Amino acid sequence: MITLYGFGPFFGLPDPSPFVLKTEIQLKLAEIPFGKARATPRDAPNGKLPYIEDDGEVIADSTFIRDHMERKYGADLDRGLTRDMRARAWATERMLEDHLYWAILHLRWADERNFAKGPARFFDTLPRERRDFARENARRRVLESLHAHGLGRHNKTEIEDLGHRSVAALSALLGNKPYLMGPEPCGVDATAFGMVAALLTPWFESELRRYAESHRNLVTFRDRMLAEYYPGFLQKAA
Ligand SMILES: N[C@@H](CCC(=O)N[C@@H](CS)C(=O)NCC(=O)O)C(=O)O
Repeated sequence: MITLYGFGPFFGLPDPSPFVLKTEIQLKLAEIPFGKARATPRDAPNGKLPYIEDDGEVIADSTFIRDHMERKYGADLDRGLTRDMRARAWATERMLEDHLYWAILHLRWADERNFAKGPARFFDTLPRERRDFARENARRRVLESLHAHGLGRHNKTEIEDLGHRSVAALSALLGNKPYLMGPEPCGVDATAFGMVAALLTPWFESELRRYAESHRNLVTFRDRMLAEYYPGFLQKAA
Protein backbone atom coordinates (compact mmCIF):
# COMPACT_ATOMS: atom_id res chain seq x y z
CA MET A 1 0.00 0.00 0.00
CA ILE A 2 1.30 3.43 -0.96
CA THR A 3 1.74 6.21 1.59
CA LEU A 4 1.81 9.72 0.14
CA TYR A 5 3.79 12.20 2.22
CA GLY A 6 2.69 15.83 2.07
CA PHE A 7 2.41 18.87 4.34
CA GLY A 8 -1.24 18.33 5.34
CA PRO A 9 -3.98 20.97 4.99
CA PHE A 10 -2.81 24.60 5.07
CA PHE A 11 -3.92 27.93 3.57
CA GLY A 12 -7.48 26.78 2.86
CA LEU A 13 -6.15 23.95 0.66
CA PRO A 14 -6.01 20.17 1.11
CA ASP A 15 -2.24 20.69 0.85
CA PRO A 16 -0.26 23.91 0.29
CA SER A 17 1.99 22.20 -2.26
CA PRO A 18 0.74 22.06 -5.87
CA PHE A 19 2.98 19.03 -6.35
CA VAL A 20 1.37 17.11 -3.49
CA LEU A 21 -2.10 17.96 -4.85
CA LYS A 22 -1.03 16.77 -8.28
CA THR A 23 0.24 13.43 -7.01
CA GLU A 24 -2.81 12.86 -4.84
CA ILE A 25 -5.14 13.40 -7.80
CA GLN A 26 -2.98 11.28 -10.08
CA LEU A 27 -3.23 8.40 -7.59
CA LYS A 28 -6.99 8.88 -7.55
CA LEU A 29 -7.13 9.04 -11.35
CA ALA A 30 -5.15 5.80 -11.52
CA GLU A 31 -7.46 4.26 -8.88
CA ILE A 32 -4.48 3.11 -6.82
CA PRO A 33 -5.29 2.79 -3.11
CA PHE A 34 -3.11 4.97 -0.90
CA GLY A 35 -2.91 6.54 2.54
CA LYS A 36 -1.64 10.00 3.43
CA ALA A 37 0.83 11.10 6.08
CA ARG A 38 2.36 14.39 7.08
CA ALA A 39 6.06 15.02 6.64
CA THR A 40 8.47 17.92 6.29
CA PRO A 41 10.85 18.47 3.37
CA ARG A 42 13.68 17.39 5.67
CA ASP A 43 12.17 13.88 5.80
CA ALA A 44 12.22 13.57 2.00
CA PRO A 45 15.14 11.95 0.13
CA ASN A 46 15.54 15.05 -2.09
CA GLY A 47 14.47 17.65 0.50
CA LYS A 48 11.14 18.29 -1.23
CA LEU A 49 7.57 17.04 -0.92
CA PRO A 50 5.86 14.95 -2.14
CA TYR A 51 7.44 11.56 -1.83
CA ILE A 52 5.82 8.15 -1.51
CA GLU A 53 6.64 4.91 0.18
CA ASP A 54 5.42 1.74 -1.53
CA ASP A 55 6.25 -1.58 0.13
CA GLY A 56 9.55 -0.25 1.42
CA GLU A 57 10.44 1.56 -1.80
CA VAL A 58 10.74 5.35 -1.46
CA ILE A 59 10.16 7.52 -4.52
CA ALA A 60 10.56 11.30 -4.54
CA ASP A 61 9.35 13.87 -7.10
CA SER A 62 5.85 13.98 -8.55
CA THR A 63 7.04 13.05 -12.05
CA PHE A 64 8.91 9.97 -10.85
CA ILE A 65 5.98 9.00 -8.65
CA ARG A 66 3.77 9.08 -11.73
CA ASP A 67 6.37 7.02 -13.57
CA HIS A 68 6.23 4.48 -10.73
CA MET A 69 2.41 4.32 -10.99
CA GLU A 70 2.74 3.64 -14.70
CA ARG A 71 5.46 1.00 -14.41
CA LYS A 72 4.34 -0.89 -11.31
CA TYR A 73 0.55 -0.53 -11.62
CA GLY A 74 0.17 -0.22 -15.39
CA ALA A 75 -1.66 3.12 -15.00
CA ASP A 76 -1.91 5.27 -18.11
CA LEU A 77 -2.95 8.72 -17.02
CA ASP A 78 -2.92 9.91 -20.63
CA ARG A 79 -5.10 7.10 -21.94
CA GLY A 80 -6.67 7.94 -25.27
CA LEU A 81 -4.40 10.92 -25.97
CA THR A 82 -2.57 11.21 -29.29
CA ARG A 83 1.20 11.77 -29.41
CA ASP A 84 0.57 15.43 -30.13
CA MET A 85 -1.75 15.77 -27.12
CA ARG A 86 0.75 13.99 -24.86
CA ALA A 87 3.43 16.42 -26.02
CA ARG A 88 1.16 19.39 -25.30
CA ALA A 89 0.34 17.96 -21.89
CA TRP A 90 4.05 17.70 -21.06
CA ALA A 91 4.76 21.22 -22.34
CA THR A 92 1.85 22.58 -20.27
CA GLU A 93 3.12 20.80 -17.19
CA ARG A 94 6.60 22.26 -17.65
CA MET A 95 5.15 25.78 -18.05
CA LEU A 96 3.19 25.37 -14.82
CA GLU A 97 5.87 23.71 -12.71
CA ASP A 98 8.97 25.46 -14.00
CA HIS A 99 7.47 28.89 -14.51
CA LEU A 100 4.11 29.68 -12.90
CA TYR A 101 5.03 27.80 -9.71
CA TRP A 102 7.91 30.21 -9.13
CA ALA A 103 5.64 33.23 -9.43
CA ILE A 104 3.36 31.64 -6.80
CA LEU A 105 6.37 30.96 -4.59
CA HIS A 106 7.31 34.62 -4.94
CA LEU A 107 3.91 35.94 -3.88
CA ARG A 108 3.83 33.62 -0.86
CA TRP A 109 7.38 34.07 0.38
CA ALA A 110 8.56 37.52 -0.77
CA ASP A 111 5.48 39.52 0.23
CA GLU A 112 5.76 40.33 3.98
CA ARG A 113 2.06 39.98 4.76
CA ASN A 114 1.55 36.78 2.79
CA PHE A 115 4.65 35.30 4.35
CA ALA A 116 3.46 36.13 7.88
CA LYS A 117 0.05 34.51 7.44
CA GLY A 118 1.33 31.74 5.17
CA PRO A 119 4.71 29.99 5.15
CA ALA A 120 5.71 31.46 8.54
CA ARG A 121 2.96 29.28 10.07
CA PHE A 122 4.86 26.12 9.05
CA PHE A 123 7.13 26.78 12.02
CA ASP A 124 4.47 27.45 14.67
CA THR A 125 5.02 24.12 16.40
CA LEU A 126 8.77 24.66 16.93
CA PRO A 127 9.98 25.70 20.39
CA ARG A 128 9.60 29.47 20.74
CA GLU A 129 13.36 30.13 20.92
CA ARG A 130 13.97 28.43 17.53
CA ARG A 131 10.92 29.70 15.66
CA ASP A 132 12.09 33.09 14.36
CA PHE A 133 15.44 31.77 13.25
CA ALA A 134 13.83 28.83 11.41
CA ARG A 135 11.35 31.15 9.68
CA GLU A 136 13.98 33.60 8.50
CA ASN A 137 16.35 30.83 7.46
CA ALA A 138 13.69 29.09 5.36
CA ARG A 139 12.63 32.38 3.82
CA ARG A 140 16.20 33.28 2.90
CA ARG A 141 16.65 29.86 1.25
CA VAL A 142 13.47 30.18 -0.79
CA LEU A 143 14.37 33.70 -1.93
CA GLU A 144 17.84 32.44 -2.90
CA SER A 145 16.27 29.62 -4.91
CA LEU A 146 14.04 32.16 -6.68
CA HIS A 147 17.16 34.13 -7.54
CA ALA A 148 18.94 30.98 -8.78
CA HIS A 149 15.90 30.06 -10.89
CA GLY A 150 16.02 33.51 -12.47
CA LEU A 151 12.47 34.73 -11.84
CA GLY A 152 13.58 36.24 -8.52
CA ARG A 153 15.93 38.60 -10.35
CA HIS A 154 12.98 40.59 -11.68
CA ASN A 155 10.95 43.18 -9.83
CA LYS A 156 7.42 42.48 -8.60
CA THR A 157 5.73 44.06 -11.63
CA GLU A 158 7.86 42.06 -14.04
CA ILE A 159 7.20 38.82 -12.12
CA GLU A 160 3.46 39.56 -12.27
CA ASP A 161 3.71 40.27 -15.97
CA LEU A 162 5.49 36.95 -16.56
CA GLY A 163 2.98 35.12 -14.34
CA HIS A 164 0.10 36.63 -16.36
CA ARG A 165 1.48 35.08 -19.51
CA SER A 166 1.35 31.57 -18.05
CA VAL A 167 -2.11 32.10 -16.54
CA ALA A 168 -3.45 33.44 -19.85
CA ALA A 169 -1.84 30.57 -21.77
CA LEU A 170 -3.36 27.97 -19.45
CA SER A 171 -6.78 29.60 -19.75
CA ALA A 172 -6.49 29.62 -23.55
CA LEU A 173 -5.41 25.96 -23.61
CA LEU A 174 -8.40 25.00 -21.46
CA GLY A 175 -10.88 27.05 -23.48
CA ASN A 176 -14.45 25.82 -23.08
CA LYS A 177 -13.47 22.21 -22.42
CA PRO A 178 -14.12 20.67 -19.00
CA TYR A 179 -10.53 19.35 -18.88
CA LEU A 180 -7.35 20.35 -20.65
CA MET A 181 -7.37 17.59 -23.22
CA GLY A 182 -11.13 17.19 -23.64
CA PRO A 183 -14.11 15.65 -21.88
CA GLU A 184 -12.09 13.36 -19.54
CA PRO A 185 -9.44 14.30 -16.98
CA CYS A 186 -5.87 13.15 -17.63
CA GLY A 187 -2.47 13.51 -15.92
CA VAL A 188 -1.94 17.18 -16.73
CA ASP A 189 -5.31 18.14 -15.20
CA ALA A 190 -3.92 17.05 -11.85
CA THR A 191 -0.91 19.33 -12.36
CA ALA A 192 -3.09 22.22 -13.49
CA PHE A 193 -5.48 21.79 -10.60
CA GLY A 194 -2.63 21.87 -8.06
CA MET A 195 -1.23 25.06 -9.52
CA VAL A 196 -4.55 26.85 -10.09
CA ALA A 197 -5.85 25.96 -6.61
CA ALA A 198 -2.57 27.19 -5.09
CA LEU A 199 -2.93 30.47 -6.96
CA LEU A 200 -6.65 31.03 -6.37
CA THR A 201 -6.77 30.35 -2.65
CA PRO A 202 -8.15 33.50 -1.00
CA TRP A 203 -5.60 32.98 1.81
CA PHE A 204 -3.06 35.11 -0.07
CA GLU A 205 -3.65 38.57 -1.45
CA SER A 206 -1.92 39.15 -4.78
CA GLU A 207 -2.32 40.83 -8.10
CA LEU A 208 -1.61 37.51 -9.82
CA ARG A 209 -4.46 35.84 -7.97
CA ARG A 210 -6.83 38.64 -9.04
CA TYR A 211 -5.68 38.20 -12.60
CA ALA A 212 -6.30 34.43 -12.43
CA GLU A 213 -9.77 35.08 -10.94
CA SER A 214 -10.64 37.12 -14.01
CA HIS A 215 -10.29 33.91 -16.08
CA ARG A 216 -13.62 32.32 -15.29
CA ASN A 217 -12.78 29.02 -16.95
CA LEU A 218 -9.88 28.53 -14.53
CA VAL A 219 -12.11 29.20 -11.52
CA THR A 220 -14.74 26.76 -12.84
CA PHE A 221 -12.03 24.17 -13.54
CA ARG A 222 -10.69 24.49 -9.97
CA ASP A 223 -14.22 24.10 -8.58
CA ARG A 224 -14.98 21.09 -10.80
CA MET A 225 -11.77 19.28 -9.78
CA LEU A 226 -12.28 20.13 -6.11
CA ALA A 227 -15.82 18.75 -6.15
CA GLU A 228 -14.66 15.62 -7.97
CA TYR A 229 -11.50 14.81 -6.03
CA TYR A 230 -11.97 16.49 -2.64
CA PRO A 231 -15.71 16.37 -1.91
CA GLY A 232 -15.02 15.88 1.82
CA PHE A 233 -12.79 18.94 1.86
CA LEU A 234 -15.50 21.11 0.35
CA GLN A 235 -18.05 19.96 2.95
CA LYS A 236 -15.63 20.74 5.78
CA ALA A 237 -14.91 24.19 4.34
CA ALA A 238 -18.64 25.00 3.97
N1 LIG B 1 10.01 18.65 -8.82
C1 LIG B 1 9.36 18.40 -7.54
C2 LIG B 1 9.03 19.73 -6.88
C3 LIG B 1 8.52 19.56 -5.45
C4 LIG B 1 8.61 20.86 -4.67
O1 LIG B 1 9.15 21.89 -5.14
N2 LIG B 1 8.12 20.82 -3.43
C5 LIG B 1 8.19 21.97 -2.55
C6 LIG B 1 6.82 22.28 -1.95
S1 LIG B 1 5.75 22.96 -3.16
C7 LIG B 1 9.11 21.66 -1.38
O2 LIG B 1 8.99 20.62 -0.75
N3 LIG B 1 10.02 22.58 -1.06
C8 LIG B 1 10.85 22.47 0.09
C9 LIG B 1 12.20 23.08 -0.10
O3 LIG B 1 12.56 23.42 -1.23
O4 LIG B 1 12.90 23.19 0.90
C10 LIG B 1 8.13 17.53 -7.77
O5 LIG B 1 7.60 17.52 -8.89
O6 LIG B 1 7.72 16.82 -6.83
